[in-house]
Amino acid sequence: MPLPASPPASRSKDVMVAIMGPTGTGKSSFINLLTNDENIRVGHSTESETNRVLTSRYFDPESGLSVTLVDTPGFDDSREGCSDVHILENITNFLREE
Ligand SMILES: Nc1nc2c(ncn2[C@@H]2O[C@H](COP(=O)(O)OP(=O)(O)OP(=O)(O)O)[C@@H](O)[C@H]2O)c(=O)[nH]1
Ligand SMILES: [Mg+2]
Repeated sequence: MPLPASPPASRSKDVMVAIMGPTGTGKSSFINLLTNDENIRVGHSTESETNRVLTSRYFDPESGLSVTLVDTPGFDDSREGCSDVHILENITNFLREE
């Protein structure tokens, strides 16, 4: 028996994907590659770059989905006093408001 097709409703929904991980691992680069959004800045030094949560959207023609990528500050941030707990709080607060 063939597998059931995905319900059409799931295709019409927009998708949000949060990109999270340690600082300097290419989160913003990955988002930039997909969206070409100049607001998503890539780091050019040993210092952490992204310091607040930002979103960038693109349309995926293959699936017909509008995808919102969430760029987040990296864990193990180089800024003084910026703990992982602080970063996680920052991300959680953003996602809670969505
Ligand atoms: N070799 C290599 N370098 C990469 C790759 N992706 C990103 N980089 C480089 O790694 C550095 C950091 O990239 P970002 O995209 O700013 O990393 P990030 O995870 O957003 O960092 P934060 O914003 O500090 O959390 C930049 O100099 C990128 O050019 C990759 O796949 N390979
Ligand atoms: Mg970044």
